[in-house]
Amino acid sequence: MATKNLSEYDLSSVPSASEMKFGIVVAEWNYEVTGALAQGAVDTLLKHGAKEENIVLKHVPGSFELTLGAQYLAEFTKSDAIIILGCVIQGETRHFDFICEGVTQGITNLNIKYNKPFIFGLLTTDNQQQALDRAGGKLGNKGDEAAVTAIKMLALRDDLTK
Ligand code: RBF
Repeated sequence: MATKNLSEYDLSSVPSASEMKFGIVVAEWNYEVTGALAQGAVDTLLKHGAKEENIVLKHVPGSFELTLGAQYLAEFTKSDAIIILGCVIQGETRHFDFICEGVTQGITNLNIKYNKPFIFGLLTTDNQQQALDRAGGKLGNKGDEAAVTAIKMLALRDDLTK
């Protein structure tokens, strides 16, 4: 089965982000990849009307720190949604499994604890090429997809609370 291009979506299905506030937390490990994810996320938010002053972007050292970084953004900024971006590449040790499990469970818990969207923008790949393919390469950009997901989740909240 062909893998989906992460940057292809129905533009008309994305509501305006002009009144929404976003936090973005980015892991510095594999920065060639995560920097591109962050650029994609910011560009996509702006494309859909988000204001530059309503986007707070912060870095953490590695993906394991993403959960707490995201919690800091939820606690200490006015972000309506937090986009979490990292890249974990399979190595020789079991670090990959521990980091992926920790971040996945951490993000799940944050969604429930804060009742706001924390978007899973973590690439978990076998090698660097697979990651580059999904960070602005031939399979699009996971950062774009994460940004669209954040906007859609906030629109869902607005729809149910209006
Ligand atoms: N952080 C990532 O974001 N992606 C990785 O692929 C990654 N691989 C790691 C592999 C090893 C062996 C170690 C020790 C750390 C790795 N980290 C990675 C960093 C991790 O998320 C965290 O920042 C550090 O473990 C904190 O000391």
